[in-house]
Amino acid sequence: MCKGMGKTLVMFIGPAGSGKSSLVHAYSKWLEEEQYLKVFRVNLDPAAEYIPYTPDFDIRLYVDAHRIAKELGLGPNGALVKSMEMISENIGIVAEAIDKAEADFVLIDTPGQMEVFIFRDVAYKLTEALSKYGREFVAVFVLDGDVIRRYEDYAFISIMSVALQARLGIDVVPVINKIDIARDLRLMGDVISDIDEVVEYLKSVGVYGEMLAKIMDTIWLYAKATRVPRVSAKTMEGMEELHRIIHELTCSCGDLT
Ligand SMILES: Nc1nc2c(ncn2[C@@H]2O[C@H](COP(=O)(O)OP(=O)(O)OP(=O)(O)O)[C@@H](O)[C@H]2O)c(=O)[nH]1
Ligand SMILES: [Mg+2]
Repeated sequence: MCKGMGKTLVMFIGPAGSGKSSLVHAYSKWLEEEQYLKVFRVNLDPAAEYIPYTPDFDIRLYVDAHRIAKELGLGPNGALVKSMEMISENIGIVAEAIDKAEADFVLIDTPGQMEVFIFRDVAYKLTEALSKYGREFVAVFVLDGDVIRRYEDYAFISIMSVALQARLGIDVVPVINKIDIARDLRLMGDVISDIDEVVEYLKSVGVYGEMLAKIMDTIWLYAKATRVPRVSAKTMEGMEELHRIIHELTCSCGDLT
């Protein structure tokens, strides 16, 4: 860890079932066992039924989507939207718990339904509240290997990451998870070091591709994280690479020890 640095906050966001909770579990284990760091785990999913780690802060103690559904006679989506409103109104409680956590890393697991978290105000209210404490804060955008098979898909996740960055106000690192079962796929992680290849291909697929190529050129001009780590929450593959990128974004001293 960077000497003199406060704790680092890492928020895991991503589509349903992409492996956010599993990665919080895997990365926290890796940080504790391999790096001897202290980790504080936050569950912000009010509808979670099973969590593979033991949360140090669990939003379900305050807001439980299943109870809300029963009490207010709502369906799963309605209950989730209501839960998000309640969390949003009480964001200070979450921010304070995270700020007070005695740890080197705080890993924040977010709801499976990414849209209720991102498209409502909870996510940016949280990043805004925590930024006030001057914490190093980064989001990991967890994607299933299936999402990224073509150059166009690579453009898609890059644009999504930039959009999330605009929405949340913090750096966003896309990560491809479940590499253990996606080994046979031609994952873009392999060619990401060669952005020219991506751009050249996109230019060759018509006006729409040309537009994507221009957007990609611009994104790469400003991109801070230049690699997309490929990881497995199951086999722990890629944890070091993920850590290195988080470190590069949150620590300017360049000391990885
Ligand atoms: N093979 C494999 N399976 C994984 C990996 N990561 C997660 N899974 C599986 O994918 C499923 C979803 O994982 P979760 O960690 O619950 O994903 P999530 O994004 O938290 O899911 P929601 O919160 O419900 O959206 C589970 O069955 C996991 O066991 C991985 O790296 N490899
Ligand atoms: Mg989850």
